[in-house]
Amino acid sequence: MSSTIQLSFFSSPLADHTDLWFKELAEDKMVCPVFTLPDLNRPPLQIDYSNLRSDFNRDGFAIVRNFLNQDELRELTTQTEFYLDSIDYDATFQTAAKKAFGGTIKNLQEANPWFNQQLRKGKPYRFIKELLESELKPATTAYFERIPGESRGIEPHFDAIGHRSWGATIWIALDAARNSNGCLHYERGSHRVEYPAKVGIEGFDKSTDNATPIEIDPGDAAIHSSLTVHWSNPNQSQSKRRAVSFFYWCT
Ligand SMILES: O=C(O)CCC(=O)C(=O)O
Ligand SMILES: [Fe+2]
Repeated sequence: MSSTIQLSFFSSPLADHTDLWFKELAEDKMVCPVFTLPDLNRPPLQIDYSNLRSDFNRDGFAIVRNFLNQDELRELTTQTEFYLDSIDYDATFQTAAKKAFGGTIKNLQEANPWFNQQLRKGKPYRFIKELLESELKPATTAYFERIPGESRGIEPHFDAIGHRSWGATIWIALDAARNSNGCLHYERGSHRVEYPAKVGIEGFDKSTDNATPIEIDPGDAAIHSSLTVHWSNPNQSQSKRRAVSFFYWCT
């Protein structure tokens, strides 16, 4: 039988009225100038988790179109741009584009309460918890940009480097992701294979029939297990390709 639950971007203020996070966020207007209070009128997301779970368990990944509605996408984009401005992020061809992991910024939740709240209680958290049917340990939130004109992408890897713990990552597109601008690729079924735990798996063949380009639109989400091999090629177009990922471990 299919199980469908409803999510909205924020935790319910009724359920969470004593919650410290909301108190801190409400008091922290300087850090989060566009933070809006939880809005119960936002349309909830209806998801057929049983179909999604079978994709995820079979392939090691799953796609949810329109994971965020227009308001939620605007909010995520605004918060991301605000955060990048606050750290003087400079993703130009001359600088970040030449570095290994240029365009990758980890631990957004450490300096920014909005991202912390999303990681620990927001829609990404509640969605992955339901998908994996497990209690979760939130790990990190990261910004991933494939920079127009860059010479390097991200080599094949899985996220549970060093420990092979089970968990999942939800990658939310801020821009349209296409093969031409360095979209994410998943190796179908790779969560069942024991690959060496390092970024840049030696001898990994990116051209088999299992290599799946994830061409998705702003607000769509791609979800991969912590053991699924994925990579992205350099963005050799002039189109931006930005995304935010939320990482979780099962407990
Ligand atoms: O966005 C990318 O290019 C890589 C993303 C990634 O490795 C991840 O979300 O785990
Ligand atoms: Fe990754």
